Parts: sequence; C-alpha cells; structure tokens
Amino acid sequence: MTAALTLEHVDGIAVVTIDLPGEPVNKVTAALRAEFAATFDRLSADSAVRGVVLASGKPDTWLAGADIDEFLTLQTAGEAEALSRSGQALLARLESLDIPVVAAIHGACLGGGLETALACRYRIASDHPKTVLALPEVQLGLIPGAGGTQRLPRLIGLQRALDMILSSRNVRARKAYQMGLVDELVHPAILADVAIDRARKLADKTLVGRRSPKDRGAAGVLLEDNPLGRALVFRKAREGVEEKTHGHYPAPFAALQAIQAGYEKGHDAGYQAEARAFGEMAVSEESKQLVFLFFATTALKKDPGVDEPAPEPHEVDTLGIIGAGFMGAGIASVAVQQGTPVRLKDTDTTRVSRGIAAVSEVLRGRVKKKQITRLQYDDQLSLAGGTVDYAGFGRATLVIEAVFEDLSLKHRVLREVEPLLAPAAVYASNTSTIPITRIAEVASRPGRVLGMHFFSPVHKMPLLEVIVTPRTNSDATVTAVAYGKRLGKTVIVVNDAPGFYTTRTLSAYMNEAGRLLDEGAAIESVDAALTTFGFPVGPITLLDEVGIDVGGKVGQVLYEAFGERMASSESLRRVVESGRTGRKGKKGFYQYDDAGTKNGVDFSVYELLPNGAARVELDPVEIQQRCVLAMVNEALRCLEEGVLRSPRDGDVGAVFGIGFPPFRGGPFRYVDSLGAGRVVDELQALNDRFPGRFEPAGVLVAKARARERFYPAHGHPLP
Ligand code: 3H9
Repeated sequence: MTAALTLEHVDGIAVVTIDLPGEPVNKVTAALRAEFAATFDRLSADSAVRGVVLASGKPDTWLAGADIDEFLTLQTAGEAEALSRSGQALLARLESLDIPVVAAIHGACLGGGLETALACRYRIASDHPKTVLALPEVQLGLIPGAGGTQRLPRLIGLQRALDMILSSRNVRARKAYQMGLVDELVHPAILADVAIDRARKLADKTLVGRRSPKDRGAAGVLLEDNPLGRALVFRKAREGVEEKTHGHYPAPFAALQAIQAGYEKGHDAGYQAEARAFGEMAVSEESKQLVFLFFATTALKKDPGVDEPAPEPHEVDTLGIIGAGFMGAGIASVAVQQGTPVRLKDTDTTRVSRGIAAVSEVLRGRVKKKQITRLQYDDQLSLAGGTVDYAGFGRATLVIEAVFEDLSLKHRVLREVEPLLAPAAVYASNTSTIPITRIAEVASRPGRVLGMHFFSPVHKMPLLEVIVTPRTNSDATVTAVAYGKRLGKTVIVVNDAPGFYTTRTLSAYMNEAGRLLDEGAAIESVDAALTTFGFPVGPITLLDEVGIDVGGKVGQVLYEAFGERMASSESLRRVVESGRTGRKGKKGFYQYDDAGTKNGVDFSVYELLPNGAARVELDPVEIQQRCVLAMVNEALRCLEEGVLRSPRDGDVGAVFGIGFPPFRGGPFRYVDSLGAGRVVDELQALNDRFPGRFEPAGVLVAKARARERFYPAHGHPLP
C-alpha cells in the first residue's frame, strides 16, 4: 500500500505531511494509524530530529477525523471501545514524545483530526475560511473517542469545551485563536515556515505552548476552577441537553459523563469513561441512523440530479428573483453570500426596498456573529440590486419566481418575463404546492421550467427540493441542482406531482393531526405526543408557524389531486374560515403576544372545533402512530409513483425539510427499523378503523411479502 505520510527534513525539523493516496480527504484509517505509530517511533529514535511539524497535503482538509466507514464494521461495543483505546494510546504516544510536535492546520480539522492536534504541543491555524475546527462526533451519535473529552476542556476551559462537544459546531480559525484552541493564526502562505520556526523555538525552549485556558473572564474562572462551580456547569449543561433532545439522543449525555469523570476521578478514569462510552455509542441505533444521514448527504453532494449521462451545469452569473417578499429576499440573501449578483424584482419600489432591507438584515446577523467582516457585508450587499421592470433579467442564467401561491399570478409572471430572458435561462418557481407542469403550461420554453422549493427561513434551512417535469431539460435540472449546492443546500430532485414530496408528506401528517382534533384530542396533547416522538415542534404549532391560511390552501390543492385520503380536517377548515392565520396574525391555535411570542393554547379556538371545549384523553402512542404512519405511507407512495428517485432522497428530504427525527433516519429507515410486515399490519389496522385513509402503499406490501428492506441490513447503507 502506498504510504500516506511523507517526511521531509528541514534543519533538524521533520515535516510530516499527511496525504492519503487516492482519497479526497485525509481520514484516520487503520493503515494511517499504523503508519503514524511507526513514524513516531522512527522520529523519536532519530537524534537528528529536534522537532516535528504535522501538515496536510490535501487542499481543503487537514484531517477529517476517524474513518467513518470503519465504524460500519464494528459489531460490538467491546470492539468499538478497543478502537477508542487504540486511538487514545496512539495520541498519548504523540503527546509524550520528548520532541515538540507542531500542528500546522489548514483546512477541516475535525473529530479525531482535532484530537490529534490537541495532542500536539503547539497548534497554528491558517487564517482561511476553509480552516475549521470541530468535534462533530455527537452529531454522528458518538462521542470524541481519542482523548477529545479530556484534552479539550483542559485547553480551552470547561464551558467552551462543552459548547463545542455538545453542539458539534464548526469553529473558524479566527475564533479558535480567540478561544485559545490554537496558539497562532497566520496567513496560509507562511503556515509551513512559521510552523517549522515554532518547532525549532519549542525545541530550544525559547517558546512554550499554552498552559491554561485563555480569556475565560472572572465568571468563567470562578465557575470552572472549583468543584462546586463545575457541578453547577454540568447540571446546567445536562438540563440544556434534556430540553433539546427529549431523551432521544444518548451521545451528549455520554460525552458529559466522560468529561465529568475526567474532572472528578482523574485523567485515567476520564479516558476509560470516554472509551467505554464511545464503545456503547458506536453500536447504538441512534448512531447508525445519524451515520446513515452523513453518508446520504455526502452522496447527494455528488449527485448531479439526473440519471446518467449528466450534462455540464451552466454557471449562474446573475440570478433574477421575482417577488421581494420573505422567500425572495431570503433566497437573495444566500445568493449574494456566494458572490452571485442578484436582481430582485417586485411591483413597486417600496416592496423592493423592503426586500433589500431583509437581505441586509440577514447579512448583518452574520457580521454580528463574526461570520463575515464589515467589508464583506458591504461587498455582498452591493450584489443585491432591485428593479420594478425586470432590468438586468436578460443577463440572468437562472430566474427564481417567488410570488404568492396563486396559479394565475404565476402564469402572468411567467408570460411577462419569458420573452425577456436568454433562451438558455432556467426558470424556477419557488412554489411549495402548485404542480410545475401546471405552471409550465403557459411557457413557450417548458423545457427550461422547473421548481426550486426552498424552505423558510432560507438562510437557515438546509434542504432544497428541485422539482422537474417530464419536459424539463436535463441541463436545466443540473444547473438548478449545482446552484443549490453552491448555496450550501442539500438538494434532492423529485418528479412533479401535487405537493411534490415534502409538502405532500407533511400535509398527510398535519391532516391526521387535524382529525385527532376533530375527534376531541387536546391541542397540546397532539403537539406533545409528536415532540416526544422526536419532531422539533408539534404539528399544530407548525400549522401556526406556516400560516393556517397557507395550510388551508395547500390542503385544497392536495384534496383536489388525491381525493378523500388527503381531505383537510373539519377542524382546519373551520379555523381557516374563522380568519385565524397563526403566528403572523398573532391569533391561531395558540396565543401570541404583541412581539409574536407563543404562549399557551388559545382555548377560545376550541369553540370553533367540532367537539367544542370538551376534550378527550387520547393515547399519545395512538397520536404518534396515526400522524407518523400517515406521513410514512405517503412517502412510500411517492417512491411507488416515481415522485422520489430513491428512499435515500425520501429520508434526507423528510429529515432536513420537514423535521422527521434524525435519530430515526427518515421514513424509509423507520420502516426498516420496524420491519415492513409490522408497518403493513399497523396500517391495515388503522385502515379498518378509518377506511381509505391508511391503505398500505403497494411498494410496502411488496417489501413485506418479499421480507425485504429498503436498505441493506449490514455494511454500507448506500452500497
Ligand atoms: C471521529 O473522528 C471519532 C473519533 O473521535 C474517535 C475515534 C476512535 N470518514 O463531504 P465530502 C469522505 S468521527 C470517512 O463530499 P467536502 C466522504 O464520505 C469522525 N469518509 O467533501 C466523501 O467520500 P466519497 C468525525 C469521510 O469537501 C469524501 O470524503 N469527522 C470522512 O464537502 C469527500 O467528502 C466528521 O464527522 C470521514 N471522517 O467536505 C467529518 N470525511 O468521495 C465528516 C470525509 O466516497 N466529514 N469523508 O463520497 C465532513 O464533514 C466533510 O466530509 C468534510 C469535507 C468537511 C471533511
């Protein structure tokens, strides 16, 4: 096997460059671990070597952590614990070398990669946007397993370490320097030279690495440097995790436990607790689903969006956006961040100015969080230009229409703008429900028309659903997909149908929640049952957020398309008629104060509902089963009808678009975890009670008969 480490000697300093052959990123494989061990032995035995610099030969990664593919082969907690122990031992060896090791970090330094850097005596990071440091293990349902839970708090302080480990957050180089995670920040061009110089100075003892956490402030020191204060920090952290995870994610608790063991029982006990917890987490069901989501989103990064052969996407030099409302401005705000000049069109200057102000607000938020500088803010905002007459649209490679959800309005806009566009321009509608085929009916170039369904708020939501009709040209599809990725979105491509994938499955779920209200369930019981299942908010709260009027309109479109199965609940119909709109109108199923903050249930809404104020107690398990299986069955139908290209897209779309609990992997993974046969039985039983609503999808019945799954039971989930 070709070596991943190369050695270069510069006046007594050994520069070790990690460059995994044939791999896009550096990751800690078994072979790399063995090579590291041999290299450490060799270096420490070489009296000519006075210091070491650890660098990367990859352009964008320093070291991306443990090889996640290796986790798939772990069968038992014991095996995973052994993997952690061997990682710990290797880094203990690195830390105890009697020659100084300097980490010269450029690019992603993640998980086991950051743990490697933590075991070095000195860390220098390049001041570059590609340089990010994180311990993202908790996001994979794991905990840092190569000493990260012990070394990080010692280096940067308990509270900051807890924040990094529990949130999996990426820390940029500048911030890493401010918090003392790295000792120096330098321009990428001089990183190697400075690292060699620092290794030499450390060897000469004219420089020392950091010894205690930096700039924690008096309160930080007071809390963290005594057992009582730390107990308080741990208690608060645990409460925070409980509130966020509803007990569904064991990994953050396991990480807390390992960190606490290190403080209370000493280093050895801390490392042991870390290895044990890593072992348990690595074979947990939650971790398997989260690791699946990593592979699924990574695979989507490479998917051009059409089945082979894929044409080259067109470069989006200028983006035209029609409609400067919340969605239009949101799309503009992410586009300018990627350097795309945007023409934002609306019917009058007031609306246009409001749209530009909304773009400015998103960018200001980034300045505040120190994600961009004031200068970058100015540059990005200057890319957003407004118009009331489509000026500049002739230059646009891509036009996104984000006007009100009304077919005749969408037709009018398309007719108006199409003659002004370049023939190859792609025209996308940001509709959430109206079939693209209907919108394209009035197009003279229907091959250029597709849907780009962004989620709200655009700058926060990770998913983009691209919708294609049988007439959409593939070069238009790949252009929309490639541009969506450039905006940082995870993109799924679905075939056109009413409600596409996400809106349709979400509606099935919300409708069932509404029917539970028809039967007398209490609003908060329905919401609580589903947050307990793992949704971030309950369906009734979500309806208030999305807008009850919007929910009503969507319901109508889907009812017309699919009939009784998708009929809105009586409760929703009545509340729509009453004029309540939810949070935006400060009147919905819940009460809102003037600032729009949600308070308790608005009991007066019950007067509108079929059963009035008399509410009945319904079993939370039944609530969960009915709402979730309505959603899952609809997802299965989408696969069966070819709306979805794969179960993978259905799972990623549900998790990142509509809040399906990540630890359950998505609707298809959920079916696999229960077994298709059991899901058929449960649906059948529900269908007996509510005829026509829960008829099991054909694709599910076929899987159950053949005793098959959607994904392989073992090995890589996406072979
Ligand atoms: C850990 O470290 C545990 C330790 O604490 C303890 C151990 C005992 N493993 O995303 P991309 C592959 S847990 C395996 O398209 P980008 C990826 O699958 C680990 N494979 O590129 C893809 O493969 P393919 C903690 C990995 O530039 C290819 O590299 N680390 C790994 O958009 C390109 O990836 C993480 O969670 C890996 N660790 O983004 C980091 N990393 O070409 C996970 C990448 O066959 N990785 N690959 O499809 C990332 O976040 C991003 O991949 C990264 C690059 C930012 C590095």
